[in-house]
Amino acid sequence: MYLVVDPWAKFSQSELDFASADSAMGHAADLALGIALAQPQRKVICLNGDGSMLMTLGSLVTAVESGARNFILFVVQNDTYEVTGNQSIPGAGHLDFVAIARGAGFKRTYFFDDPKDYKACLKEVLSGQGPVFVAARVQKGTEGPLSRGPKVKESYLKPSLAESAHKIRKVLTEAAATKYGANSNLAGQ
Ligand SMILES: Cc1ncc(C[n+]2csc(CCOP(=O)(O)OP(=O)(O)O)c2C)c(N)n1
Ligand SMILES: [Mg+2]
Repeated sequence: MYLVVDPWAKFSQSELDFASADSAMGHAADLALGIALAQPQRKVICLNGDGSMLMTLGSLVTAVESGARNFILFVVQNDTYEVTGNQSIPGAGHLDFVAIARGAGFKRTYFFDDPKDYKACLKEVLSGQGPVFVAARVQKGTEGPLSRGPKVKESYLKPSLAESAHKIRKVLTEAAATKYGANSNLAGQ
């Protein structure tokens, strides 16, 4: 989900961050869940778009059913497909992602529409046992398509998506082999 990937790129120093935001849409949550299940020693944080989350709602049920205790899923709710021109998503204005997540079986869910509450609660959200579902309501913005390539300032957006995918796979595989256990954060669509 684009509106988070660009700001995240400015902060990221980690090879374990992965931006899947410039190809087929809708699979960030599935990918993150797969990594969480494959690497239970690692906490996996997925930042998903609301339009993208709607494409794979079944993943919510799978996340609970699979018992992924190390999985934290954020959905950033701007009510639009921002990157393609802010077209309204289905259910814009009344869609209740937390109700959907609870219906899927998530026991730990959070909803934020005030940055102060978000800041105060973030430590709690990120600690303890998952799976955790977070819906964060934000204002509409005007993020354009994601830029990648050697000229981009942010280090984790310099590689192509294919190179990034190979890189994170390698890091995760090596990490699993050595039991090296930093967190993995995924921002995507
Ligand atoms: C299968 C597929 N359908 C459509 C697109 C075009 N597309 C890319 S991003 C996007 C909207 C993403 O919306 P959302 O997840 O809400 O993220 P936001 O841009 O609002 O941050 C669309 C329609 C695509 N890349 N792949
Ligand atoms: Mg959106």
